[in-house]
Amino acid sequence: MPGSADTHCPYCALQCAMTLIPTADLAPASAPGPAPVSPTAAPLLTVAGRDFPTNRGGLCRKGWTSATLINHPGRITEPLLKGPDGVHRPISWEQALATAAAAVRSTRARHGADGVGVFGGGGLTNEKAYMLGKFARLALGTSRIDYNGRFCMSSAAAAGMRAFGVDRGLPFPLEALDAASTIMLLGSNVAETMPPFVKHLKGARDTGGLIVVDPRRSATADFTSDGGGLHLQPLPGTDLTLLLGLSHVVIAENLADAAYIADRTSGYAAVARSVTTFWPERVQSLTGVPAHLIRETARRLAAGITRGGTYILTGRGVEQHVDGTDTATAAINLSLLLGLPGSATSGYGTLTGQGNGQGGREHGQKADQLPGYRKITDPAARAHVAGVWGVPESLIPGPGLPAVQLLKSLGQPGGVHCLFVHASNIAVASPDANAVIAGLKSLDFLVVCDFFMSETAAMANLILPVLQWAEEEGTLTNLEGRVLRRRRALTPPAGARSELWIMARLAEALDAPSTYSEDPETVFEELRLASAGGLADYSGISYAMLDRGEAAYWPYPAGSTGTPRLFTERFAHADGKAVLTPVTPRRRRTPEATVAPDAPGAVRTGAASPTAKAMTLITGRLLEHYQSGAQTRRVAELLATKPEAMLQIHPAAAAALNLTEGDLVSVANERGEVVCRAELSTAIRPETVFLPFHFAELQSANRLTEAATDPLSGMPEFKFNTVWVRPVAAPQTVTVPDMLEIP
Ligand SMILES: Nc1nc2c(c(=O)[nH]1)N[C@H]1C(S)=C(S)[C@@H](COP(=O)(O)OP(=O)(O)OC[C@H]3O[C@@H](n4cnc5c(=O)[nH]c(N)nc54)[C@H](O)[C@@H]3O)O[C@H]1N2
Ligand SMILES: Nc1nc2c(c(=O)[nH]1)N[C@H]1C(S)=C(S)[C@@H](COP(=O)(O)OP(=O)(O)OC[C@H]3O[C@@H](n4cnc5c(=O)[nH]c(N)nc54)[C@H](O)[C@@H]3O)O[C@H]1N2
Ligand code: SF4
Ligand SMILES: [Mo]
Repeated sequence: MPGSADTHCPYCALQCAMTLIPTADLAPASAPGPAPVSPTAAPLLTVAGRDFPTNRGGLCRKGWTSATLINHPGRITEPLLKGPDGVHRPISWEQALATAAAAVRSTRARHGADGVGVFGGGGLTNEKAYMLGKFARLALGTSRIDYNGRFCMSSAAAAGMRAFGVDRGLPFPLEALDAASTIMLLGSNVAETMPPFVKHLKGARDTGGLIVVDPRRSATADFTSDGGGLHLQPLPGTDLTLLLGLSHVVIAENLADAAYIADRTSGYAAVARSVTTFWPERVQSLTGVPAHLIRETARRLAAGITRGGTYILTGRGVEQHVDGTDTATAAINLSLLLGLPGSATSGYGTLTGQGNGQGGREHGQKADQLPGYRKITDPAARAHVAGVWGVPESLIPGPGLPAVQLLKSLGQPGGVHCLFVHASNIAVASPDANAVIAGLKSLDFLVVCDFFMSETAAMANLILPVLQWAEEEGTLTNLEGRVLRRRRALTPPAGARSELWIMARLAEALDAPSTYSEDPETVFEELRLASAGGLADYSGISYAMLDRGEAAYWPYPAGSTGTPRLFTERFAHADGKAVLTPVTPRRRRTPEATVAPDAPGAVRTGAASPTAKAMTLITGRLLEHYQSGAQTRRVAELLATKPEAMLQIHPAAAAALNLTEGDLVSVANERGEVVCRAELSTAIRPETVFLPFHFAELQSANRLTEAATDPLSGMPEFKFNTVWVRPVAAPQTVTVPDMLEIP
C-alpha cells in the first residue's frame, strides 16, 4: 500500500500543495496539525497543508475536506449499465468494455465516425487530457471532441493568443504579485474562489492599491475598503466599455508608455482611434461607474508601475460573455498601453480556474487542437504529431465543434449520437441546461466516466468508475503554467479503473492504430515528444526532475531551464511584438427590451403576474462548493454550511416585489425556471440578481443561461441573462435533496 504522499488539491487551479497521510499510518497522537475533516465514514486519509510558493501551507475548506470523498458511501466502484427499466445495475469490466465498443461500432455504422463524440474536462491530468485527444481522433476516429474549458478559459485564451501569440494564464510566478503596489482584479472573486491566493494581495491591499471591478461587492471587493482601494461596480456586461474608458484616460492624460508601445507593440494607432469617443462621462452613463473613479483608476494603475509594480488580472466575470474575447482584449490593450506585459515588476494575466485548466487546454482535448497547443489545421503540426503517433497524417481528423455547438448537435441529424463524458457534469454546468438534458436524452448511447452519480452520470447508459486524485499519479499545470506532480497515497477500490486503462482497453477492442499506455509516466514521455516545438513545449520536463522538486514553467524545451516569466524579451508573434487590436462594444440588450412578461412561454408560471420584475442575472461561485457541486454537495461539512442555492437580491428590488429574507422566489425566462430562497443584500446592484451554479434540478442556474456564444472563443453567456423574478407562495415546492443519501 502506498504511504504518505506530497501532492496537490483535487479542485482548483491554485493547486494548493498538500500532504496526504493514510490514516492507517498515523499513530493517534502524531497527526501533523489540525486537519478539520468531518467524514461520513472514518477517513482513510488525513489532509495536511504543505508549504509551497502559491499557497504557503494554506488550504480552503474544500481542500481540507477533500479526503471525505475517497470512501464516501456514494462512491461508484463497479461499472453500471442502465437497464430498460432505467435502473443502473453492476456489470463486469469485460461486459462494460464490450458494451461500450459495440455502441461505438453501431453508431459509426449508422452515422459515421463523427456520430461519436467526446466531452472532456479541465480537471483531467495532462496525461489523461492528452490521451483523450489521441483516443478520440485515432481510436474513435472522430473530430467531435471538446471540453468544459470552453466554458471557462476560452475567451481569455483567444485574447491571449491574439495579443501575445501564446496563452499561458499567468505569464509570471504568482509570488510576483507580493511586491506590487497596485493590482486590479476584473470579474474575479479570489477571496471565495482561491482563498489562499489572497495572501499575494496583501501588499497592494495594505497600501490602498487593490482595485476590484465587480457588479457585486464580493468578498474580494470588500478588501478594497481596508487601505483605501477602489471598488468599481459596473452594470454587468459593460466591462468592455469601462476598459475603453480607462484606455481613453491613459492616452488623454499621457499616462501611456510611448517607448514601450513603439518598441514592443503593433497596432497602436487603430486602438488609440477606437477609444477617442469613450471619455469618462460617456462611459459613466453606459456603465454606471462614476467618471471620477474611472480617472482615478487609470491614474493609480499608471502610478503603481514605479511604486513596486502594477498588475491587471481578469476572471470569469468579464470573460464569460458573448463578447468575452473582446473584453479580455480590452484589458490586454490597457495593459499594453501602460507597458505592463513583459516588465520585470508589472504584468497582465488571467486566473485559470480548474485544477488542470491550464494543461488541460494545451494537449489536444480542444476541438481544433493537437498536443503542445498546436493547431489541428496546421500541416506541419499534423505531420509532427502523426510522426509521434506512428500513423499516416491523413488518419487525424480535422477540427471538430466547440462545446456549445457539440452539445447542440446531440441527437441531431449530422450530430453526435454516442457520447463519452470525462470529468464534466454537463447536465448542470452547461448553458441552457434544459436543452442539454433534452439532447442527452436523445442520444443512442451515453458513457460517463466518474466516481460519483453526478446528474450527468445518472442519465448514462453506461457508467465507468474511475480513480480519485489521491489514488493516481500524473501531472497538472497550475495557473502559473507550472507543471506539478500528483501522487498516489492510496490503493484504489478494487472495481475502479484509471481512465488511461479504460482508453487502452477500448482502443484495443476497437482495433485502433498507435499505442495507448496505461502508465502515466510513459504517457508523459509521449506527451513530451508530441509537445516538442509547440507553443506549450514540455519536452524538457520529466517526472524525475519534478520529483526532485524543480520548478517547471513551460515553455520548457529540452536543454532549457523553463520560463518562469514570459515576454521579457519578446512576444510569441513572428515579429516579437504584442498586437493591439481595436475592439468596440456591441449593443447589449436591456432586460426590459428582451422578454415581455406576457410573451408566450416567457415565464413558465405566472408570467403576466404584476409582481414579476425583469432583472439581470449573473451567476458564479460560493466558497463552499465546487462547480456543478457533484463533489462538494457530497461533503457533509460543506453542504451543511451551504445547503441550497439562494438568490442574492438588493433590498430595494426585494421590497418592490414584496419579498423578505428567506422567501421563496421564482427566477424564470423563456428557457426555464429556478425556485429558491431570497437572500437580501446591499452588496449587489439593484437591477441585478446573483445565483450560484453549484446546485441541480429546480435550483440549477443554468436552466436560465443562454447558449449564445462569443464568435471568437465559443464561450457562452453565463454572466448576463435576463430573468423575471417573482415571489412564490408554496414553500413545499423546494426540497433540497440530501446528497449524502444518494446511493
Ligand atoms: N469555491 C470555488 N472556487 C472555485 C471554483 C468553484 O466552483 N468554487 N471553480 C474554479 C474555476 S473552474 C474557476 S473558472 C474559477 C472562477 O473564479 P472567479 O472568476 O473568481 O469566479 P466567479 O464567481 O464565476 O466570478 C467572479 C466574479 O465575477 C462577477 N461578475 C459577474 N458578472 C460580471 C460582469 O459582467 N462584470 C464583472 N466585472 N464581474 C462580473 C461575479 O459577481 C463574481 O463575484 O474559480 C475556481 N475556484
Ligand atoms: N452558470 C454558470 N455555469 C458555469 C459557470 C459559471 O460561472 N456560471 N462556470 C463554468 C466553468 S468556468 C466551468 S470550469 C464549468 C465546470 O463545470 P463541470 O464541467 O460540471 O465541472 P465539475 O463540477 O468539476 O465536474 C466534474 C465531474 O467530473 C468528476 N471528476 C472529477 N475528476 C475526474 C477525473 O479525473 N476523471 C473523471 N472521469 N471524472 C472526474 C466529478 O465527480 C464531477 O462529476 O462550469 C461552467 N458553468
Ligand atoms: S484554493 Fe483551490 S487548490 Fe487551494 S485548497 Fe481551495 S480548492 Fe484546493
Ligand atoms: Mo472554470
